[in-house]
Amino acid sequence: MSTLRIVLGDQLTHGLSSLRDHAPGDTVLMMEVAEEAIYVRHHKQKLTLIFSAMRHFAAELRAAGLTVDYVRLDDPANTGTFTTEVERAIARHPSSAIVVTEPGEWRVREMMRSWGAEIRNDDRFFSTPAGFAAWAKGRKQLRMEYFYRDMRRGSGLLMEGDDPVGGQWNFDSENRKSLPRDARPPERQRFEPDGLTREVIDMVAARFPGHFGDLEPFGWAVTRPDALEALDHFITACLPQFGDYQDAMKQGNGFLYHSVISPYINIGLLTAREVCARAELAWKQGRAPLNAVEGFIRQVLGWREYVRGLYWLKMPAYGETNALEARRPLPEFYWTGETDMNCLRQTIGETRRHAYAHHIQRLMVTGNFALLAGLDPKAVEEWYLLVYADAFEWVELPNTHGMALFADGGIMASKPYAASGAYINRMSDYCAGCRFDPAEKLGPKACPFNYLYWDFLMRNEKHLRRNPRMAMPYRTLSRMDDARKQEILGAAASFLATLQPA
Ligand code: FAD
Ligand code: DLZ
Ligand code: SF4
Repeated sequence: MSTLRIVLGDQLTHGLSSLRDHAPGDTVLMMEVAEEAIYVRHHKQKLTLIFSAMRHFAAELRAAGLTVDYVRLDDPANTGTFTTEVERAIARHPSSAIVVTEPGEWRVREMMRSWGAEIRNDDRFFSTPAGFAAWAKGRKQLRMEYFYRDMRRGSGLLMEGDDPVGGQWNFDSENRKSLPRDARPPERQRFEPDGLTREVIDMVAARFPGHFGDLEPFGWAVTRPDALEALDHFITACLPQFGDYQDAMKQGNGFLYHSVISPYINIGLLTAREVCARAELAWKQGRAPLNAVEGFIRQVLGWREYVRGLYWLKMPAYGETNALEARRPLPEFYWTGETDMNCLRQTIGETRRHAYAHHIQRLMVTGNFALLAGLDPKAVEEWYLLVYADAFEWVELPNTHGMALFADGGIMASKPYAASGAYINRMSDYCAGCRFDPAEKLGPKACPFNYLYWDFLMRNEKHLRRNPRMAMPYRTLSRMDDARKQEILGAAASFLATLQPA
């Protein structure tokens, strides 16, 4: 009996579990479907990246001698959903068994129930959902740090026997430097679109004109060789400084020393194992310091695996909580970038232009504003899911719902990542170009993050005051006189009333 082997748009890995025992006579099914393209208005570059990478991957499989049944989006017979396309494929390949690798998203996992397929583990991850559930069982708190240590032990990465190399698990305290004025981070690597990508760009321009973001210039890698080149560039040109300036932000350069490889890992052009191995090797060869290499490996082996474990442990209920009862609609400027707050204008502008912003921009600029202003988690989550090239629900949702918005009530983060303008001023040069002043607390020039911060603490006192990690800010708040508190509440209310809903 032959086998129909399904490969989804984020499963573009030659060693994928569903392809592993491929035999002559088998067919690989790949489907471009409208439903996946429009369930949120994905950034145009994200659509181009996925469709072009799918088409290149299919060509590579064919070149390797495999038979690929590839349904294009513009095929007139295309029915537009995974399930109906699988049904049509079964009619074309009637006596085939169906094999698929488990999907990244709960939504797609539910669809798969009706496919009659053998669903295999996605062993591109270091951990499994079952392994994470076993780790989580009986623990009061699911702190990433302890999970990460187990992942280090299990993978052997940066280990010397049972101990972490350098005698320390985590060098985070060395990874918070602000960027020196004369720092010259390398240019972001760009890949010129080939003919196949140009065809996809034209299709996306014609079919999805109302989607978010600039389609061109498009510079993402869409093949494994190019993604490997991007990884090489990161390891040689950026990794040595990655640790020191991981949290820094700079106007006009959103990439700094970041790897910009998350879309490639998430769609399968690179594997988490190889990127960690390459970083570890750079340290062993003396080409990058330990604080940088540990910092990078912690993101991939720690955070990335942790959020996936948490997602599968808690879904489908995870996204339904709203622990801080936040209900404000998303402001229009999240789509346009048109706001006087320079940090937000820069971050959203870069997001529109590149389908990318680095972690601290996502967490401490757009995320921090959403948290302090009490924006509706569902609206914010939809925004994050569609604006970034690397966004898939399994990784986007815990980062947004849990880490940025504290909407899970503290499952993921031990306290909200709430900060005033002083933090953004310390970590960036945005404030110099802003009409607001981070040193002003009240008045027309006051940075809105300043009064929104205290407004947030007052508004959420019943949820947060008993959190031991919030003791310090609440102590400061209790020393504030009532008149001052009223002024802050008034300033925040006036500011929030000016936000135009999208
Ligand atoms: P680097 O800074 O170079 O980090 C290296 C790698 O570590 C990344 O490529 C990524 O694979 C991994 N990584 C780092 N931080 C995280 C994290 N918190 N969770 C998971 N993996 C991590 N990441 C996504 O891949 N998709 C998302 O949809 C996504 N949404 C986010 C939403 C919010 C609100 C926040 C705060 C973070 C989100 N992240 C998401 C995590 C992180 O911001 C991105 O992985 C990172 O910015 C990607 O850029 P990079 O490749 O240059 O990463
Ligand atoms: C995000 C996306 C898009 C836009 N289009 C497709 C597609 O046409 N075909 C496909 O196989 N996958 C696509 N994807 C990825 C899926 O929506 C989904 O996020 C992953 O398969 C994770 O379950
Ligand atoms: Fe952002 Fe406030 Fe700085 Fe302006 S002053 S850039 S709003 S932190």
